[in-house]
Amino acid sequence: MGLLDESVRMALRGRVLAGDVKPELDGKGVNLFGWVHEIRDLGKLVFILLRDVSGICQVVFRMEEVEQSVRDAVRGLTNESAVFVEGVVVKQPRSKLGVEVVGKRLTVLGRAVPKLELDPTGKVSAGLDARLRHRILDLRRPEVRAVFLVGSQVLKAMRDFFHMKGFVEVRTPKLIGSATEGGAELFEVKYFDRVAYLAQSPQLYKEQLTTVFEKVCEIGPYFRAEASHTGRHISEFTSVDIEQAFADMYDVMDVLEELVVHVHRHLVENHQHLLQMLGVNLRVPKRPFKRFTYDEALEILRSEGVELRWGEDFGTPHLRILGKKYTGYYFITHFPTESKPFYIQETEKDPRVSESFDLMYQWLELASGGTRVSDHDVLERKLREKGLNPAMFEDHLKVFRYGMPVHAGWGLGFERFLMVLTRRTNIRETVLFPRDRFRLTP
Ligand code: AMO
Repeated sequence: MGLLDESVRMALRGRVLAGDVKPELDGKGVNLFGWVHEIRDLGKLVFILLRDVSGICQVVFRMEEVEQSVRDAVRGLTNESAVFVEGVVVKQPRSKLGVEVVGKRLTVLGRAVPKLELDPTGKVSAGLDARLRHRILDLRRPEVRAVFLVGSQVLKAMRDFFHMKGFVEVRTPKLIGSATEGGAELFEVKYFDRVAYLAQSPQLYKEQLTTVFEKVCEIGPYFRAEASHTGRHISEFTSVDIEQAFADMYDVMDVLEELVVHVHRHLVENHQHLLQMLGVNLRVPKRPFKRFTYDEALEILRSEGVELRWGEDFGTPHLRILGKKYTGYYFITHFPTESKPFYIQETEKDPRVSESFDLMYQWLELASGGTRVSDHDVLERKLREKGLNPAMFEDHLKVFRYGMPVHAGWGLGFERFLMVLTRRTNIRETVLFPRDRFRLTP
């Protein structure tokens, strides 16, 4: 019998979720649909943990009290099979949840093979590599799934926040004609009889769109041919971007801080159960976040014995030192101009210093942004200085002749933010099907 069977369809209409099986339902008949999480066969009693989208409940089959056909179905059951259970709720003070369902009938709707490549209960531990190879089974583990339930809530909270603040959500092209963030990390694709590239960020489009909507945001996939194989780089990631007209770096740093606080508050106030599943004790961070300049960070590093020339980018070992000193969220501002992309504005006082910032969590860079160049000729000069050909940016440059306001923005790595919120140590754990230098399947 399958789901297409009329009686099963009828039963589905009266479905009760595992998470809603409570002692108050004592004596009620219920129809449960879900997956076999675990089977414990004690001979006369067979216990099944049934898992569905809402959680897990215990079903017990008293084998002497059910029909032969049900006994056969129970005995032939395999872990992870999709099933339909008809039963009666009974209060059960001895069980963990104080309630269980006495199974009367069992219908296997989708049988799972007896030997699975991965144990979704997590009792048999598996390394990250094996977990990602058999990702769909891994994702069925309640703790792993919780990462993505949190992720879904983070997306909702961010969208709510952006709308509240008057940002217009836009969708920019992911197939583009020229690089935005630098050549080396660009993926080339065949585009009819030409070459196109996968977008590395929405940078140029979001800047242009400030002349239409003033405040824009986008949450979308971007692509970087990252040669570095680390726990925080993937080749397809999600960037949360904003760009705002008539604003500078300080304005958009405030927006970023507020967003981070808003997301924390949403999770802490509404989704404690998910955080508990992840073993995360989340606190709402206090504003303003600490802010210090590149020069100040350099001083700190030098006082720790690190020899770094002014202008050099901080590497992971340097960030680890800073992260030990600064727990939680903090900003590093005013990076050397040479270390930043062409679209970042130089400070008025010293052109070697830029109006830029990174949002950090301990040693992890979460976001970067800044005040943008809004003058056509300056942008053209800066493109040249970076060894880029202004002719390749003609469509972008001309917008700077159509009344470009002073503007600023940032890009936040969604998966990195989710790593922090769910306390995962490898970015791959925050992506359903991660893509990296060596992984293109599943
Ligand atoms: P940037 O290149 O710093 O800035 O990227 C912004 C943020 O995106 C995340 N990120 C990544 N996450 C995972 N894997 C990757 N390969 C990866 N690359 C980047 C990081 C990073 O802080 N256009 C600018 C932003 C702006 O100025 O508005 C930009 O793309 O968390």
